[in-house]
Amino acid sequence: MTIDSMDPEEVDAADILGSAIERREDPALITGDAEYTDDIQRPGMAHMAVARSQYGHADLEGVDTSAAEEMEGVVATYTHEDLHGEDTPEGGSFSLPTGWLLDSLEQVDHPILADGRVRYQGDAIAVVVAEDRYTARDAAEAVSVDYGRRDAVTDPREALDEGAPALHGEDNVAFDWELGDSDATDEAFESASHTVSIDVENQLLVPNAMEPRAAVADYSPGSEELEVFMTSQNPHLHRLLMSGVIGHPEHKLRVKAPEVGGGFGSKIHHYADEALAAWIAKDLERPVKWTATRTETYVTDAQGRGHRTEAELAMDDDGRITGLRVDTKANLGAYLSTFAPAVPTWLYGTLLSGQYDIPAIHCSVTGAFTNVPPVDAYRGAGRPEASFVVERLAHLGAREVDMDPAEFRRLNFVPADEFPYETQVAVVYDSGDYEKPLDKALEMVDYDSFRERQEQAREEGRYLGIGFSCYIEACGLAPSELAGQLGAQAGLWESSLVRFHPSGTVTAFCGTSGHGQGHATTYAQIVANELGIPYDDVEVVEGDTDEIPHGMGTYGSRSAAVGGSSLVKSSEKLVEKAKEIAAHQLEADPDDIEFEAGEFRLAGAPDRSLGIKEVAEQSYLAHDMPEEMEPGLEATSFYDPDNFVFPFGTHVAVVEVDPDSGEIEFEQYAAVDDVGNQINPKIVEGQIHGGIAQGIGQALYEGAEYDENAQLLTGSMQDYAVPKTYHIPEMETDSTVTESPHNPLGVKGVGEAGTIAAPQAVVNAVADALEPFGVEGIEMPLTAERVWEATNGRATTDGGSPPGEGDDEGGEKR
Ligand code: MCN
Repeated sequence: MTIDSMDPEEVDAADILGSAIERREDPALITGDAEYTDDIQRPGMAHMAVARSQYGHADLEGVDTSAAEEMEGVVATYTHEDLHGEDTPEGGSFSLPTGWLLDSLEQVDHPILADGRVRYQGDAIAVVVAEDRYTARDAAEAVSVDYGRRDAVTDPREALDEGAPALHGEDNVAFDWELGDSDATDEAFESASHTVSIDVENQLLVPNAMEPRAAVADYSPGSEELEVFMTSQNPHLHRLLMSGVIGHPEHKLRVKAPEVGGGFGSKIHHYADEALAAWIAKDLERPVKWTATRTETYVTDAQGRGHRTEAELAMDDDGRITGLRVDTKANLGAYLSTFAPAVPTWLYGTLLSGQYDIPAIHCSVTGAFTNVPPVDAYRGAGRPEASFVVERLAHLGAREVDMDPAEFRRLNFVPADEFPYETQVAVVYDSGDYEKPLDKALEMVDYDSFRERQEQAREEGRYLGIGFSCYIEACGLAPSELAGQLGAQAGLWESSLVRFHPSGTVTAFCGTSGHGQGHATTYAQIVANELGIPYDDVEVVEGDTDEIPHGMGTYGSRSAAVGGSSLVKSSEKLVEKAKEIAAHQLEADPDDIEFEAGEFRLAGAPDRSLGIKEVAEQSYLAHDMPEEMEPGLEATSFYDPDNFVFPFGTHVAVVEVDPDSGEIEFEQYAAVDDVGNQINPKIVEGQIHGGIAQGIGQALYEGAEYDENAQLLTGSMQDYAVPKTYHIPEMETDSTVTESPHNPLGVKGVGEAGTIAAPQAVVNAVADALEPFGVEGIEMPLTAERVWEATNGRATTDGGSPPGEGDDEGGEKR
């Protein structure tokens, strides 16, 4: 089903919420009118470039910036000593903090310029500032560094082995964390009739936002105001963190996110470069610009995933799941990035029950330091890893008990009448009806006839496969009290301000910070609906710490559920005040006033009414206000939800695999997602499409590969296979709607769902296709070479049949 977008003028005001109206942000983006950080110019602006480590792990035996300083056009150079010398103003830590703590966490220093040792290729060593960006880059190349090479390690399992090169202390253990009941899980395995296991990698990924990270900093010595434009998903959080890192007071620091060209999580975190640009602008009293090259984004942006996991599933005779045991070694990279400790723990372990009623679960995770860039949230952040483990095991479990994979899942689903459902891994699912998306998806792929087609194809030497992914995920991490108990060093509420102008138009300010998700459209839909005014009369503002009351930003698919709900709350407060003004002017009791479709009416006397726009005008004229009421019409809220929301769905991939060449072709990709009520079905569809493309990218193409010296081998778009449009199949999407009871809109998040759902649908489909070869699974990315190797090159072009079961031990083959 493809949704057509609608012109907002053709939509009835009463239907504005829930309509697929076209994205209002697109004309500026498409015509090049949008302003990104790198477009910003300031008179007298200097340019910054960073001299970075060539090696994955080394001591700095000498850093010499003299050749750079002598180059014409170079303004200044900085090394670690310049930030910590006698002349450096006090107050800044010049180290990057971690925003999520765990009991066993080993906190390590993360200096913004390396202090005698570099721990990943790309670690910042020195900074050069010059009159233009080309001179700055040339001068950064001219910084001479003597390295004392050290052994490096990039794999989390190897990093935890005894004798592995240690990055910080004696070993590389960043934390040990567990969740669930190990005794109950042991018992489940002891009494199990069947078990299956996997030993899988969830590979490291490079986020690859279209716009590289960038910052422009401008300092006014007179007012001591420091203004920083940056590619940020969360300007208020960046302001807070940066304030501590560079020692500039929060109230004199303004962080603005202009148009941001995607982030996928990578622009949540606080990095060295933006802090350096800000501090240097202040130090030099000159505007400073820094824009990463694509190569820099490959070696410095926080990467995602990086798990090595052993997991087992226990089942009884009937195919019911009785236990799940998971042990994961998680790659954290060289330093702890802003939210790194949360991703492989609370955002992972808590999702391991999937859509299933599993009576005993135990999960242990060890976080490991390695010589790769810091690893943190990347689209999905923990939930794709969990969903992958659960759905790969479901695929193998069904095979083990000789059940149809769809029916195996159905048998084990949490029944629709059991919500709210408390899992064995510390969360309560808000609402769900898991059979509905499964049934729709089965219909979309005509599952009834598939097995017959598959059989026939096999007889012709063609290998079709179908793969299921019945995923669940969690968005809108909340409430703040709970987040605090789990280790968050921030609240996870959202703030907004809705302001009527005297002429009757409205500006809605929200502390989320969209960077491609269409908030300007969907937030305007929410506010127009709440206030009963035309959609075009609402303007949305995000991404500026001076304009917006406060904010926690956009990540974790939280904006609709938490930011959108905050806008509802602000609108409700505003309507309350407007109602009192209307009652006063209508000479009635506020309790007798009804509000509907932008009109305040006296109950029982429909001719006595006032439009909300007239009330707004009256509130600013303030000639006739209720006693002691302040003039003006605006309201602010800080909304802290009761709980997470849990979107879910079923994705099904149908593929044909050529065992001779290892090529995989999609025959069909069907996705049925339930994200609660949809504010804008077109935007929801777009988010699902983008998410699936990224999930397919992980399944088939992408992977950050390092050599034994921790050099990134896939350090450019030539080598790192971001999928092209022709790699992505036609996606058939549909949805079911199960409202969340945890927010006033009844919405769940959608921004990451596709990425969380897709990888295991594809891997399961390929495994299904290659079942005659005894293949149980193949490590991602499923390159042609790996697929070919998994079938051991035992091709069937000679007309022979594939080897029978038992010739091959299966397992995840690399
Ligand atoms: N929406 C809706 N109905 C719902 C849920 C959401 O209409 N039931 C709309 C929202 O109003 C919003 C969009 O869908 O316009 C996404 O909403 P939501 O799921 O709340 O996600 P966020 O806005 O918080 O976006 C974050 C999410 C994440 S975590 C990543 S990563 C991601 C993603 O969004 N990165 C993206 N989508 C991206 N899209 C683009 N273009 N670029 C990125 O970097």
